[in-house]
Amino acid sequence: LVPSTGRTLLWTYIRQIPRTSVPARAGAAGGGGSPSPVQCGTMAATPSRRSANYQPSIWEYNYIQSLNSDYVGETYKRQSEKLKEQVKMMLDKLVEPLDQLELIDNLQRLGVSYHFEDEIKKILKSIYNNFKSHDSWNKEDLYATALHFRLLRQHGYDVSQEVFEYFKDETGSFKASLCEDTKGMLYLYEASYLLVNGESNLELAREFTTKHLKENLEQDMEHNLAILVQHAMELPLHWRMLSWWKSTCLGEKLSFARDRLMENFLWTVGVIFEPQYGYCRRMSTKVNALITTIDDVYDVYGTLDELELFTDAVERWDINAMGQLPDYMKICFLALYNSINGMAYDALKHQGSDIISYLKKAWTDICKSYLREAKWYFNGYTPTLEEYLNNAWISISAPVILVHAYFFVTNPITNEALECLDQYHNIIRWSSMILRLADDLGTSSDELKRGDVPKSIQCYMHETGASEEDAREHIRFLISETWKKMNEDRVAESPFSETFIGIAMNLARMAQCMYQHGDGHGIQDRETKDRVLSLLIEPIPLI
Ligand code: LA6
Ligand code: MN
Ligand code: MN
Ligand code: MN
Ligand code: MN
Repeated sequence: LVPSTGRTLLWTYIRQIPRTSVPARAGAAGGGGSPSPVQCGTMAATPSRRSANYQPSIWEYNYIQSLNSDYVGETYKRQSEKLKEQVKMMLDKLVEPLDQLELIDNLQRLGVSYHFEDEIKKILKSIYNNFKSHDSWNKEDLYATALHFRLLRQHGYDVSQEVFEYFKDETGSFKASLCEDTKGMLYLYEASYLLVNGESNLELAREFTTKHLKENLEQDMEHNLAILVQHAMELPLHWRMLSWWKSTCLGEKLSFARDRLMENFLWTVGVIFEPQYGYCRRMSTKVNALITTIDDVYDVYGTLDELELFTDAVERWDINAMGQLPDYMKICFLALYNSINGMAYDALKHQGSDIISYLKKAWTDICKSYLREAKWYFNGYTPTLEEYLNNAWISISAPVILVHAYFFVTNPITNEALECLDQYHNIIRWSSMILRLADDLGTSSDELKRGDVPKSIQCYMHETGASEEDAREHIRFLISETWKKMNEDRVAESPFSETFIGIAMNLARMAQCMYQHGDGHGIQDRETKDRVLSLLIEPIPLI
């Protein structure tokens, strides 16, 4: 289904956003949707406005405030320290590499491996060194080889795809006998997602295992293994989030916009869950709430004239620019201005850096990209996929999220990293692209119905005449291609910390989680609700 010409396109999709602005043409307002009452505007003639009919938040403010954890206080602290010591002893006692790897895999899947970072690093280093010098790995065990390969790559080691050579026959295909080894195939499938560009063995491994795992599912399979395989077929491990945390909150509210505090917080938990990054999560939740609100101003409620004014006010970053805005935008602008300046103030206090110009630039870039989409919408224009994506990787908000997140987790801030942030380093671009494509898969059907700019799927259909299903397949293909680049650039030299790189990768994973079953961010009462409940409200008991 995937046209081969698509393979080379990704690079061209991602370029610096053009600094020249699209010539302004006041388009006729409206399009989809019925006009909704002006909430707090003071416009002379009532413009026709769209409505997204977003439902009010299902998470009551007082309820969120009332949440607390049973697991506080000395007793639980002691208990958790005791458990940690026990696990450290387990890690220390194991001598067989396979036992060690299995325990590490389990700790990672449970989201508790961050307690044992040093121990895990030490073990993986020794496994890597032994493997390199003695070639002593058990070649015949597909499960063990695949687990070994995946964990070492996950931790940044350069393991060759050649470790799977043994499992291929003379013709270069994977051996037919492997089909009976469901567990081995499952682990090979998970390992294949750590590929970088040009690793055709791993591409082949993914195709082979996907096909045969699906076939095996239809036959008799042990129940627990079948659940694991089904889970893996939905989304591979490398693309998933893992983690838990308890909640904290803040609210922004305009009646036409999405009030999604819990969901905004859930994103941040997926992006960085370790306890010591609470500040990053709290601030990122604010950033997400601002993005979600302002996105709706541009996509749903604002007229083109108003949007030009708002974009201008953000670019000037000037409190005096507020006077020209309608009331509902004043609230929005001041919330943005105060919150972001507050974050910059924190950085000045604690990191000694003046970061305001970086934050301001990120917001200017996103507002300009929103405005471009609004112009396309009001002019009834359908861009090519390339033209769309050149803008849309910014308008999805990942660059804003990541630029802010960098400052929330970095001390001291370095000039070299600032330069990379300013240019939107590749790792930021790939993460943004995956977020955009996943969002379009999950949200574009509803967006088009309510009146919005054509998204990647529709641009591709318009450009190539493809069916919607083929277009969706192409978008899924682009996501896979982008993951290869991410895997590659994640290990390349950069002035960013592992923590920041982790944030960028997790944002992409979180997108695939949020949009796995449709619009998990805007429409709340389905999977996202269960996820909020099980992660934040009723977490796994400690004892
Ligand atoms: C998705 O909305 C949305 F709100 C986002 C900004 C995605 C990520 C959000 C975080 C992390 P929509 P659009 C807060 O699908 O208009 O409306 O760009 O985004 O397609
Ligand atoms: Mn939107
Ligand atoms: Mn938008
Ligand atoms: Mn939109
Ligand atoms: Mn969308």
